[in-house]
Formats: sequence, C-alpha cells, structure tokens
Amino acid sequence: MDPVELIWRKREFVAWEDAQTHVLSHGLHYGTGVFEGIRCYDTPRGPAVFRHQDHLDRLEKSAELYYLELPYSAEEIRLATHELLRRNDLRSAYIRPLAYRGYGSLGLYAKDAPVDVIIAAFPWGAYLGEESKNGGIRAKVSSWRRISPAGSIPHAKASGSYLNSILAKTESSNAGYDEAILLDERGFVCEGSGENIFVVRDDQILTPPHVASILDGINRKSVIQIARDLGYTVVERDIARAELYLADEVFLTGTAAELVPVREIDDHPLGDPGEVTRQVQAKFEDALCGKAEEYLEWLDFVETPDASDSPGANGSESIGRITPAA
Ligand code: PPE
Repeated sequence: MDPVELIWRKREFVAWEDAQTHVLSHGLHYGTGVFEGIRCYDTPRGPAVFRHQDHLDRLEKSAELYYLELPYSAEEIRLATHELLRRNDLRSAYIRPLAYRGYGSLGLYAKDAPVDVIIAAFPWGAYLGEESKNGGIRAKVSSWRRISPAGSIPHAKASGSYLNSILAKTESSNAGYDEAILLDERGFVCEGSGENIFVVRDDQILTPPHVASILDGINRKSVIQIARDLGYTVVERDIARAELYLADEVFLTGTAAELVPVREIDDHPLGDPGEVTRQVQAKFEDALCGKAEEYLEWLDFVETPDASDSPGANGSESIGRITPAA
C-alpha cells in the first residue's frame, strides 16, 4: 500500500500514520462495519469519481441493513471525499469509506459503541495484476460457498462478510490460481471473491440475477447497460457450474478489478479474451475514464484549481477550493 498524506476521520483530515483505532473497537472484534470501494479517474475534463452517488447510496443501505446509524449524510461524505482527493493531490485513486462500530462496548448488542467513519484515498493499481486486463486470468471454483441470505446479507457490503471471500481467495491463491469463483448453496454460480461474473454463451451475455447471493455491483449495472447499448442481449438468470466450462467467454467486473477476462476455469481453457469481452471492456474503460460521451453522467467531477473552468466541473461544491500540497 502506498501511503498518502491525509485520511478523513470524523470531520477532520488527519495524518495517514495517525489514523489509528482502539484495539477494543467493536468492528475489529466482530466485523461490524460497512464500506465501499470507489475509484476516481483522471479524465480529460479533470478528476472524476465513477458513480459516486451509487456507491454512497449502497453505503447507506449496507449501514441500514446492519442497524448502523451513519453520523454523516451521503452528501457530506461526498464533499469530504472531494476535499480529501484535493488535499492529497490525487487525480486518480481508489477510495475507501468505512463506517464501523468503534470503541465503547463489546458484546453483541453494542448500543454504546459509536459508529466511526473514515475515508481513505490512495493509489491502487490493477487488482488482479497488470496483465490481467489484457491476457485474462485463471480462476478456480471455490470449495467455499458464498454466504447465504439465510444466515447473513450478501447484498450488504459489510466487513464481516469478507471472511467468506477471504477463505475463497486464500484457497484459490494457494492452489496457484488468480481468483476464486463462488457458488451458492444450491451450486449455482455467484461471483468472484471481489467481482461480479458474466458468461458469454451462444451470443447472449449471462449474469446471475441481482436476487442471487451476490453483491449487486455497480460495475455490474454499468456493464449490463453498456452491453445492451452495444446491442447484446443480457440475461440475468441462474448459471450452472458447467456453463462456466462450456462458455465462449467469461469476464469479471468490480471497482478494484475493473473488467477482467477469464481465460481458464478449473483447468478448462476458454482461450484468449473474446470479441464480446473486448468490445464491452473497451467501452467500459472509456466510460470510466470519461472518454465515452454517452456515459459522462456517471462521473462526479472533482473541482480542482486547474480544472475549475472545465466543462466537466459540476459547480456544486460547497467546500472552498484548496491548493493541493506540492
Ligand atoms: N462482489 C464482491 C464480493 C465484491 O467485493 C465486489 C467489489 C463486487 C462484487 C463488485 O462490486 P462493484 O465494485 O460495486 O462493481 N469488491 C471491492 C473490494 C475489493 C477488496 O479487495 O477490498 C472493490 O472492487 O472495490
């Protein structure tokens, strides 16, 4: 991890190394936190946060699902994120807001543990390796099933849920693969350890429905729309495990990973990234970087001193501009 100067915490900008938490914080013991993974891209019209509002909406919903009361509005978190990017002089970054139960009480009904919120932003390169987006990755179906809605909430982006992803990822990495694919308790395909999954078969693009035990990814939504706009038929339905091996093409989507082709699953070769994957990926990457006019509305432009007159600057800032540190 590459440290930057500042982290936002409880309405203050604190030095990266001073953003510490008490060892008896509730979230550390029980995983009682909710978070987001967001990216900011350096577009031709200045830095822009991709689908910022959608991420903030999901953060609020994740918090609601676990009875966490966020002490700040989504708008305050949005503007604080802009300010954090400016103060850290970041034009592109991975952004990690986290709301967790802090220090105050332990035990499972932690009414005295406050909800603490931090926002970090820092450089984070290709999640599945530099070559992944071009050459594709090797995946393994995990022996660990995706958390079930009967015992937890797959739709919440909650810290504790990631123990499930970590088991799957550890298993696949130890076995020499790049990523794990998790099935649900019925044996149908869910998603990667940190990405949603798409399968191309017979000129259709398939993806598990949003009611499956998946995180309803924001990039998943974007890719469904892009693929449909390109004229493809996208079908949300259960996907059998064997369909992964019989697929013409498979790819994964996520904020950290972006769009990554899969070239092999459980030692069944799928070949080099195919035409559908390539076409959707190219448009998706253009959308992320502000190079696709039709998807500019997905970008939340960060006003910066040198870009304040650009057409992308949305002018809705209420925090004064700060010259980034040299
Ligand atoms: N499923 C899971 C389980 C998941 O963690 C992610 C994002 C997605 C799907 C895709 O969601 P979206 O980013 O909204 O398209 N994973 C985040 C965390 C990765 C991490 O290692 O931490 C991410 O990509 O930021």
